[in-house]
Amino acid sequence: MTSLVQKTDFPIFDDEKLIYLDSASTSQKPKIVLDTIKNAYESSNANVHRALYDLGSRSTELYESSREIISDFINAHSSKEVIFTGGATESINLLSYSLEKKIQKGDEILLSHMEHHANIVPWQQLAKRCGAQLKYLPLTDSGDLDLSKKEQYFTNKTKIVSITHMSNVLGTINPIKKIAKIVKSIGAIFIIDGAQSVSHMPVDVQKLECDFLAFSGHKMLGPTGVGVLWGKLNLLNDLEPFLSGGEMIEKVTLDNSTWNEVPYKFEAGTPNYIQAIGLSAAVKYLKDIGMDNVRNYEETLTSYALEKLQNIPKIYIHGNPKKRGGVISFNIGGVHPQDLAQFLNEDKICLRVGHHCAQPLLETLNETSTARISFYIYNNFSDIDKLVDSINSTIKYF
Ligand code: C6P
Repeated sequence: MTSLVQKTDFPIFDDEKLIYLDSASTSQKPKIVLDTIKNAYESSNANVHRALYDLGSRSTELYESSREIISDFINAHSSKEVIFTGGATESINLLSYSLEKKIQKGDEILLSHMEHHANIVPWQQLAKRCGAQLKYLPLTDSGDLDLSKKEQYFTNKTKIVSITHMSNVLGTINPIKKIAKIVKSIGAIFIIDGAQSVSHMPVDVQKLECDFLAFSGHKMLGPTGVGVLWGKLNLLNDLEPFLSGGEMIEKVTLDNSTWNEVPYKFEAGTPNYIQAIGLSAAVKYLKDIGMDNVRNYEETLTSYALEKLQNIPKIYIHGNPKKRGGVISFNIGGVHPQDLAQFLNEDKICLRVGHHCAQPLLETLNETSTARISFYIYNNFSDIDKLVDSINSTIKYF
């Protein structure tokens, strides 16, 4: 089977031997995204929302139309609900500060055992500042969220629930709509960490019924340094700003300031407008393929990989053996993940090993390190066959 897209769309694969299986970490970039960034710097670069000359208007137009394109991609009610940030980590940090006034001593913040550090540490910090308590939803043996004792976790003290849409270690896709209903019934705020989902499946914020969604551009074919925080307009209007400075204000006097309207209230200083323009090119590329096609293709690749990997001696595959996104973490008896990565590197195979910024999850799995492969639209069966051959040769060596 060939890839869903031409590998030649991606200049990095001019090296035909390269087998890139680390897209959960960051994705490769198609030429159209690289060209868009270069063109923006070469022919329309001026600071946005400030310059009255034509070049400035052009730059502002491109930046604001990128907001529209991204708003449409996630089916937001309005592009005002799309805030450009530096990435998922910054989006969650923004919330953890901007929601501070709503959290009191004794309130509870509910996370899960499968969260990335970006969706744990900011809440730990908020809990420390406010005297709130953190709770963590447990996992089942197959790596799914265990909602069987939900009454213990979703209580009238719960003020924030922040859960990943898809695990970056297990590939588990969480039942967001089901969780949204429970969260609504207790009147808490529901945040989704979409760092691993927005790039790999259709994500419609209206259908998911969440309050906020955080994601990163670099994992969805876009440039580094840009991400999104989407939020319901009434909630965003009600939040305190996170960073302060230029352009996020309405009026500044020597003693006081008032805030600009949403989304600008949350975009202090010169925004990452060129990166946002680059991200919109990535979104257009993904839309042309169709996010249903992306998800279906990755499901096929993942099933094929699970089937092939299961035949490797002494392999242990973490998580659900059948249903998951395009992420597979595993350990092989007698071969440390770090040694495996070094051997695979000799065959130009890129995969990630370690704790994947999810140490509490690794502890739950009883591991300190796993090997992880993750797919995207440019991978194919041949990449998986070469991976399996290379793993088998490594095992022989040990
Ligand atoms: N996970 C991985 O290799 P940033 O770094 O801000 O773009 O994304 C943070 C983040 C948040 N949530 C989830 C579920 C994630 O997977 C990540 C990033 C990468 O798994 C880098 S550690």
